[in-house]
Amino acid sequence: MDNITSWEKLKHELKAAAADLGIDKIGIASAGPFLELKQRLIRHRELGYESGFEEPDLDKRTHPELLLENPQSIIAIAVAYPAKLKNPPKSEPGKRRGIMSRSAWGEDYHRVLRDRMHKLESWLKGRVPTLLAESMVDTGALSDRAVAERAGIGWSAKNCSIITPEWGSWVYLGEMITNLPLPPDEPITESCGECTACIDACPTDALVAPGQLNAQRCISFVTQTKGLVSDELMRKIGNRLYGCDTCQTVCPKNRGKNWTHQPELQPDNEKAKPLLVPLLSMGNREFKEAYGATASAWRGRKPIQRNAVIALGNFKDPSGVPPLIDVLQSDPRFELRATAAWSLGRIGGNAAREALAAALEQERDEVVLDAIYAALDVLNASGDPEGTGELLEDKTAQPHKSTDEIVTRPIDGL
Ligand code: B12
Ligand code: SF4
Ligand code: SF4
Repeated sequence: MDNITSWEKLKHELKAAAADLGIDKIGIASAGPFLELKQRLIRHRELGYESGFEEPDLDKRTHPELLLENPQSIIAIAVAYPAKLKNPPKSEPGKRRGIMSRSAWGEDYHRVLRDRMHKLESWLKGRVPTLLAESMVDTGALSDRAVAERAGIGWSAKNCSIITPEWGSWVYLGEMITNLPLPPDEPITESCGECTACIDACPTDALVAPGQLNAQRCISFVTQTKGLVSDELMRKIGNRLYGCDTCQTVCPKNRGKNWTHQPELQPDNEKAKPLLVPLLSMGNREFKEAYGATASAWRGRKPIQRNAVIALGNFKDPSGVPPLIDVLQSDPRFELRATAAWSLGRIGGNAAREALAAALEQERDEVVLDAIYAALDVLNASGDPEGTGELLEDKTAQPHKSTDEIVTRPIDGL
């Protein structure tokens, strides 16, 4: 293949083959360096807005030629995923449930997109045996969103997502750097316009400006941390166990969009919206069996169990007290015991108060002791000094974003 028309023809054939390869959209980007992005990433780091999950080497992030010698194009792919549960189980008093973000439904998207990349590579190799390719999904050095934007997959939206005109933002992204001079596509001209629904709905004001995220305040990030969480953020986590979809569920560009054609990505209701109490006592093996094949498992069971403890506190359901007391008394992880103290303080009542007081005698860890004192202080200051469980109204939370509102109403459309 040596002239422009034959590369153009290959590109058309490739796009026509996308559906057979299990890919919902393909776009081609030039392989030149991402110089504007680099400035953006430097500023992002200076502001302390990184999550720490990004590739730290900003040269690798922005220079495809450091990842494949003499690259000629980048093939960007998008695979669409579901946004709705069929007959979602109800979260009820005594049977409270948490929610996993859609990005953790079904089989781990990293595996699914890698499978699609292998298929794509074989397809190309069958036509161009001299193909050289370097593929990545999420964990690679490049910014998947910046590549997708350049390749015309979608536009870079105010909630930071790449929104495709066809599939909304419910798409996973991946890319393949190649030595094939495929002609690049044009970026998309559609945009968010005057809308600011995502910025207004973000529970923690993590979207500090259109398209700019302070990841340290983003609930999606916080749910993936393993340590202690601040009181403010614990309240705002609501009953999210992993990830956050709020800035996408409120997006008008996603209205009515729900993709059920990728079999591996379809949810299991009991895993997408699991009962909270059984999660607390799950051992490592049990956790791996239940969640090991999903995208939520990469940080292990600790963040999810901690978030389940937080969710029980946020529900303020007295049925959560006995399992939380078990965690406070016997979980070997100090982060879990300290968080259980916080949740017991939030629910209140005699049993919670007595357990907190008793734990003061047993507990040796300073951090947990501090959390127990803080929980008892909350009970004393809240108008529940006798432990009746009737807490006064939470005056600190903003009315339209309060956790009470979040947990008692369906969160993220679930
Ligand atoms: C680190 C990371 C996170 C962090 C930080 C997210 C963030 N917004 O930076 C945390 C843990 C919070 C996170 C959360 C989520 N993530 Co994430 N994450 C990543 C990761 C690994 C790197 C992102 C990154 O480098 N961000 C730094 C910012 C500065 O750069 P960027 O977003 O890559 O690039 C854009 C900006 O630089 C912007 N930009 C450049 N110049 C300028 C100039 C101006 C003026 C402006 C306004 C913008 C701008 O344009 C670029 C293209 O859009 C990517 C995978 C990858 N390798 O790229 C997945 C990825 C972005 N995540 C993804 C997903 C699905 C999510 C969640 C929806 C998961 C969930 N349900 O909880 C949330 C969404 C949160 C949000 N609103 O962004 C998808 C996004 C798919 C899509 N359609 O956009 C990706 C691409 C993974 C994948 N391969 O599918 N994530
Ligand atoms: S994922 Fe949640 S916390 Fe993060 S920016 Fe979107 S709405 Fe805000
Ligand atoms: S909610 Fe509005 S502003 Fe936010 S991403 Fe969607 S269209 Fe853009």
